[in-house]
Amino acid sequence: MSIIKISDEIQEALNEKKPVVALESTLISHGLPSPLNVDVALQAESILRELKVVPATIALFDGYLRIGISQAEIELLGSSDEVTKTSFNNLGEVIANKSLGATTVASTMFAAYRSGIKVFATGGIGGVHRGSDGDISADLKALSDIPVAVVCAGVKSILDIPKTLEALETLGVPIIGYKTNVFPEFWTQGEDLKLKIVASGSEEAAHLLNTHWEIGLTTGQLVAVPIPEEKAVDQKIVENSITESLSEASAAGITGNAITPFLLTKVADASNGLTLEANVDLILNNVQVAGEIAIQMAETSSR
Ligand code: PSU
Ligand code: MN
Repeated sequence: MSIIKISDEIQEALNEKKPVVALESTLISHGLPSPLNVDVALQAESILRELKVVPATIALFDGYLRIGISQAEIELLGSSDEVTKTSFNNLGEVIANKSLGATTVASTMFAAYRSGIKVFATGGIGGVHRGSDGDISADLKALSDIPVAVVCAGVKSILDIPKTLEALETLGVPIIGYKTNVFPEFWTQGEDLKLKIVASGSEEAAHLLNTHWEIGLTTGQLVAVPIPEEKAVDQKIVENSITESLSEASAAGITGNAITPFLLTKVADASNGLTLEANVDLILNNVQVAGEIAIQMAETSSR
């Protein structure tokens, strides 16, 4: 039984080794407010189409992992409050119960890999949360196990970034700084955490990604793209908004997979919407970079 349904357009592109970029759906259902969420999802697709890259937005409908969905389906994910945020721990359940589900980084990587898509663009990955409650995103397990390149703006500073980087190193996941030697911190370009691998552009990034897999390594890889400088949020505003939001989260007793969406909303409120605007900018920037990398990778594989 195949639980994966790939759209005809995407299947054709994959057969012809044309570039395809995967896009997740949790940022539509749980990451951004409506109606901005739908707008961003559609803009992401059109950025890729401009580049002649086929977009593959991934979500769960009627018991299937769908690779490539319609505008109406994107609108449903963006407006319904019955969408289940789906990671590894509940992917089977959402399929079994034929629920409406949005894929996180972890489950999108799984779906992309199973369909033959190597490049995936998102905002940021999950990681090790701050504090000692032991909340660690399954995105790290996915990066350890699944050979897909995740193009992102690093991790949100609502997480414990140094611990997240340590975990990625332990798991053997390369972090390729895209035109930077500093790990980006989502709403800001980052400053403290140095990276050892740097790609000067899409061609070098594709070469680094391909080499890791060609030598037989099988982990995922991160391409860390800083938010464009003019769009970055002031570091102090980010820190203050996070401190405020974290204490609200603990006061409200928010736990588990509800924490990330809760904090994103609170941080956006606390920063008067500045982080939200930056979130959109960085997602679209990552999509553009992922498209360019996918083009380079498709060229090497057809040579
Ligand atoms: N980054 C964002 N918005 C999001 C997410 C990340 O800017 O909505 C989502 C991604 O889908 C990521 C998930 O995989 O949050 C991580 O959730 P958790 O920490 O519960 O594993
Ligand atoms: Mn978690």
